[in-house]
Amino acid sequence: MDLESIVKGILERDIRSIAKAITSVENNPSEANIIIDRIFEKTGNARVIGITGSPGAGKSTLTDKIAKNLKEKGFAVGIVAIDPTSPFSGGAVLGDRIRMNSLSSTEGIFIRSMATRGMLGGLSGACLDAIDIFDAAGFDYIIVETVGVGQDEVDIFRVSDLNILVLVPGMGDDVQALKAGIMEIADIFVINKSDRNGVDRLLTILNHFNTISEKDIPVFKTVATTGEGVDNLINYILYVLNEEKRLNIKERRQERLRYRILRIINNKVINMVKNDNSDVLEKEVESVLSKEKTPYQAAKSIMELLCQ
Ligand SMILES: Nc1nc2c(ncn2[C@@H]2O[C@H](COP(=O)(O)OP(=O)(O)O)[C@@H](O)[C@H]2O)c(=O)[nH]1
Ligand SMILES: [Mg+2]
Repeated sequence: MDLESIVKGILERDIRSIAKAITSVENNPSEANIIIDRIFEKTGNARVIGITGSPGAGKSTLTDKIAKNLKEKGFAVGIVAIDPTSPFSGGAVLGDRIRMNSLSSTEGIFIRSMATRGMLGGLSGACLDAIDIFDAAGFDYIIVETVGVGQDEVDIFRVSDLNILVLVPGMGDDVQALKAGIMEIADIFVINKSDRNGVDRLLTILNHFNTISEKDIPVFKTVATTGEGVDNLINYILYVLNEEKRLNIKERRQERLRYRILRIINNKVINMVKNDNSDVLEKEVESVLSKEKTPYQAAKSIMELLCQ
């Protein structure tokens, strides 16, 4: 399939083209560049929902329920599931794949797994490209599921239009262990597995967090496996996503672009150095090894050479 037909297919929401395009942005930065340049004009309509939380919190189960519910309401939903526990060989964890595969064939819902390691352009770059692909294909909602442990993932969470943090009872101490800052950027707290003991204790912790940080982040209780509480959550999600000002959606999108452009520059510079035929990197490595230069001086020399 050539890039031209992939681009055409994306705009017609052809599942095979979308899948191929995402594979391209994962593996081939120059193809990513061509695809995004061609489709970007059609982006900007989808809403991006980030769902994060510890492994096993029920994110995939909840995502599955939310996606099905949105589909019943007539919306098309794209899901990007990012899992860092995946092996180097790429491809996300099998469990998620199998469980969420029921969705991949359902019309109106498309799920794509991405691994966090071994990706050429970096996870967040490929993820942001994947979001554009879904967006240009006319998906109304794009859900990005991340574990929220790596900086890359926190960055993705940070640039969504709406951020949902999934917590579970009995993880009082784990709340403190969450990546610093992730509580601060949540728009919604979900206490999933609320069929278990310890809901009140977690509620107290979250209320305390709201008090000390002078915030009023709403808390929803769900049982993702049965769907209990999911309707309430979705109603709120739909309501708040319409309140552009309240979520500062414009500022969030500016932030997303700022971050993304910097990522692209970052990757381009690194690729320029790696692809440079004059072995500039090797030469500088030698000069640092022999103490002729420091690593900082070597980097400066390379930058000067490349930016001539
Ligand atoms: N008891 C209970 N189990 C749940 C609930 N939500 C998810 N689970 C189970 O928790 C396990 C992990 O769920 P999963 O969605 O894969 O979590 P993820 O790692 O956060 O994506 C699975 O066995 C689910 O069936 C819930 O609300 N209550
Ligand atoms: Mg999962």
